[in-house]
Amino acid sequence: MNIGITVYPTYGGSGIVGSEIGSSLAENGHNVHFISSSLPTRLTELNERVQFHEVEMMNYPLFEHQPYSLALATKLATVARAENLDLLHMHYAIPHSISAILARESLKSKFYLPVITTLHGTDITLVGADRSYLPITKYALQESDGVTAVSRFLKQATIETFDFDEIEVIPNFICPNHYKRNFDSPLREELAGNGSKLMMHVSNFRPVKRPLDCIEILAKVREQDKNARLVMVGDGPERSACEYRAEQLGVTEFVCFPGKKDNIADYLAVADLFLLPSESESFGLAALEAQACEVPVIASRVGGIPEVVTDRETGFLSDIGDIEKMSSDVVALLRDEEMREEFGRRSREYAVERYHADKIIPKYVSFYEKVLGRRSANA
Ligand code: GMT
Repeated sequence: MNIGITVYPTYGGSGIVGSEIGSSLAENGHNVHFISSSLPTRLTELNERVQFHEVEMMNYPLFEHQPYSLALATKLATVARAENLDLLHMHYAIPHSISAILARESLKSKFYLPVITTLHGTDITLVGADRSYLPITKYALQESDGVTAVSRFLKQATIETFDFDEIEVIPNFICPNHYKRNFDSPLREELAGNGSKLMMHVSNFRPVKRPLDCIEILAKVREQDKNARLVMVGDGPERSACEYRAEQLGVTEFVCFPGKKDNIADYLAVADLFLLPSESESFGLAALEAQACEVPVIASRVGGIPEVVTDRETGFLSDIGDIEKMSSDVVALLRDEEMREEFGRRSREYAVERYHADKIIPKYVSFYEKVLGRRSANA
């Protein structure tokens, strides 16, 4: 198949998932064309089966904001014709799916270009649910030729907010070879020298991730365990607030902020625990990646997280903002090496058993075939 994929190229779960789907499809003999504003972060290798097409935008003094959605629609249609695309797969409904539907309409006198939308989270729960975008998001869902969601939770949220239920749940995935514990790595020594215990957080530091809770947890945990340290990988709006709070709580020297990293797996490989105290999370890809590295997860019981983290088996879940409980769960796990090992072993076992890329990518291929089959039956 010739497949067009659009993702947000910046640091974010939907971009990672879309890029990895494309790379895996190419490894399985499909031709993949990424169409976005810049090269997606995790798309490290371009070759004859994986190509990148940049969306170019003309600027004009009259525009207060550049109309990216229109430039994307134009580029999608151009690439679709030039590369004989069989379908477009859009990650994150806003505005990608709308641009794809526009591209499909602009081409319909020549050929029909099916549009598949994968919902990732805030496109439904936050941004899409806002009244400024709700009607157009609902239109995107209804007009897409196929819709998938990354968790059962997200499907249910879409039904409730948009009264739309023709959704196939295809969960996120990991490649087990890329995610492995590696305590012999020099990075472990660098971050946790002198026998420290490492808690880790990886995110885009948006308020929805509640990164400040990680700092609060570090301070509470250190009251009982002087070996605890925290590494907060990534960058975003809440980072300086985190640095400031760490200073206020007197824990600055025990937290490190390495910034955005391409090699997230290397960081997860050296962690003892992963913290994900989010306010909303449709899936929690970072938690799955941590578990694949045998790292137990302390997280909020919210959204799709309970589908990924099994409470008391691969980590501990708490109510949003329950710093007390999260901290005592961390202390319990840090103190009890046997429990940590057992949780870690089970974390990897479940991650590989349920979310192996080899199991999930074929679900996308079958979904594409189903959509294309339905289309040719109706033509
Ligand atoms: O974080 C977001 O707001 C958007 C989105 C993204 O593009 O990073 O994240 C969502 O998609 C990820 C991949 O499917 C999920 O693992 C995240 O849980 C989800 N984020 C939220 O629901 C907040």
